[in-house]
Amino acid sequence: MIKKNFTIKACAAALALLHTSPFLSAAEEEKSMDKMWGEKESLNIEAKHPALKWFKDDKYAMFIHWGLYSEMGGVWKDKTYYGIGEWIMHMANIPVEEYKGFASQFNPEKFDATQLVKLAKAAGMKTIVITAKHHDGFALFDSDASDFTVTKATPYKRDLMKQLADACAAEGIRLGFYYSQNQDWTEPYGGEYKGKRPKGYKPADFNIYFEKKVIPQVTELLTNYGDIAMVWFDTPGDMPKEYSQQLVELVTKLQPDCLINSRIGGGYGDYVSLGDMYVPPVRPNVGAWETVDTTNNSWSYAWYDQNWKSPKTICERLVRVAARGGSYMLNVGPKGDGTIPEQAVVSLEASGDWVKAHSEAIYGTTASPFDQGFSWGDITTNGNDLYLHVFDWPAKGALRLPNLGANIKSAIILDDGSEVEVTEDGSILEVHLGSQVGRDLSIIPVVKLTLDSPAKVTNQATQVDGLTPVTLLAEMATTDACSEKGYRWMEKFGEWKHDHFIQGWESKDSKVTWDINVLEPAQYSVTVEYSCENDAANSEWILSCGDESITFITFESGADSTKSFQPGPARQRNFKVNLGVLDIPKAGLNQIQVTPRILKGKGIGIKGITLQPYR
Ligand code: JFZ
Repeated sequence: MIKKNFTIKACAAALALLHTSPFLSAAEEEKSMDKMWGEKESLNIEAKHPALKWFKDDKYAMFIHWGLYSEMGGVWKDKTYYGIGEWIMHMANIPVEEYKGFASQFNPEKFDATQLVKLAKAAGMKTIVITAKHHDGFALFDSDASDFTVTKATPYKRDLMKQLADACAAEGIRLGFYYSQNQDWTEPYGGEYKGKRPKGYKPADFNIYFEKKVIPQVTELLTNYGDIAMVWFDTPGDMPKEYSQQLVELVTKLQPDCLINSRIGGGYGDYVSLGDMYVPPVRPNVGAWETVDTTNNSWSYAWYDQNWKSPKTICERLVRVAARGGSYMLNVGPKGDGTIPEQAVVSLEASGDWVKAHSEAIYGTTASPFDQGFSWGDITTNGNDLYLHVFDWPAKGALRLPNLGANIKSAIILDDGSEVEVTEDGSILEVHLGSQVGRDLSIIPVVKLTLDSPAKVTNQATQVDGLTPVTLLAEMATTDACSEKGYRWMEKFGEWKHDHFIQGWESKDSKVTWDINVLEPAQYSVTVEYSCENDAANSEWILSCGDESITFITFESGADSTKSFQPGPARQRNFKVNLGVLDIPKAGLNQIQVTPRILKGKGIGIKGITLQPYR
């Protein structure tokens, strides 16, 4: 049996796909994509840097993608390129000289560093990390190592990073720099250069770029702008490990307190940056980590992108990440003129009001005692205090938790201190919210539960509470002669989506198991979400819980048109199908299992099984 502890997938990995060598097979491409982000190696990162204290306590940072591409806003020569805006040089195949020439149009006269820093503060964020240099090679700072900088190549001429550093220092916000160490599309010796290589070029010439640009620029960034909280490196790709090591030594020498993220490559870094936008459903087992996310879809400003996250969604994602023990870095993409899109400002300010009103439930907290979240919301912890963040008010007005191995001393609504009734029935704790209904509470009410000792959760099985629907995801399963695999694909260019599936069924004896802790023995209606390739169509399956079972047949789920960005076979769409009613007669620990009855091909990919109380 393989117990799936969370493994970091290079899930959203790899724009690399589009610029890896044309001589690689699909399997090799897959491998080089994993390598692109250096995440496999990063699994061994031991979280021991003293600065991780603030990183873990503060939880929340602002990410900023800003550069020449922001002025283009997703448009090149009257054509819109849908996808992450900062990749427009790549998407539109803009020749190096033309791209560089565009710097004459970058003139962010409306940029106000203080206003930006104040926005981060209003949002409840404690750190700002900005693209000092992205893959296009353009520097938002003055540099002796390049002429392709805001100071030398634009009409604006002033050092933007200096302004930001001063504003951060004045306002008490930490500053970090994003620096693309490997990819540099305008440097003839940089990684994934987009123009014609100089005569006699050999891959080892990367060294020229590294010595002449990376080392001097990282030195400048860590010398001329005061205390730097972190350098956020990205896309190491196949850059030899020695370079990553050299950067670690440089950063540590110049500013020993400065953190480095795992995308430096080579297995280095102080903490792990998960695949883009991934909020892990099960607590990762990787030391310190962060999720990076966007306020809309694209990292840098794109004129058409209006998929703004609501204030509540922002708060929910922050809480989910904090509840799994991580930190959250949320991106905004200023426009070329330096202003922030209005909707991002509105959402950040409104979510910030909630964060501030519930600051004790966020800052300085630790993960939930439960490795997984709940469908009604999630939990953060501080010593004997548990904070229950209620995203969805439960229909019956009560939240059910298993006994926490401690006595309850008090339960209040954090908003206003009003008392909440809690009852205990043997192994079950009920938090009664009925009397709160109709009251004017904040977007996510928080119940503060004070215990007489820290909560103890002895079994990490998924809690099936009999009140709310519960989805058993592939990531939570234990597999036997089948396996859990993360798939990734792009919708618009660079917007990675990921699904995890139980797949690769070897025989009729293969099985997948989910441990559940049933708080209410009852009937549950069962839904399965699966993808199924043509050769696995008409497979038959048995889903069981003890002696009770449901038999079902699966059908081809159809290929997705986004497959062109996906290596290997076409990505299948998912089907979500109601399977019927399952009796779970026994409270306490149970197992939900799925096994093939008649297996065709390698079988289906199961994304999840939902148990919904049947009434
Ligand atoms: C990288 C950049 O290429 C992108 O422009 C943006 O800056 C983003 C934050 O980082 O893109 C990545 C990097 C890593 C993964 C996915 C996209 N990953 O590991 O899944």
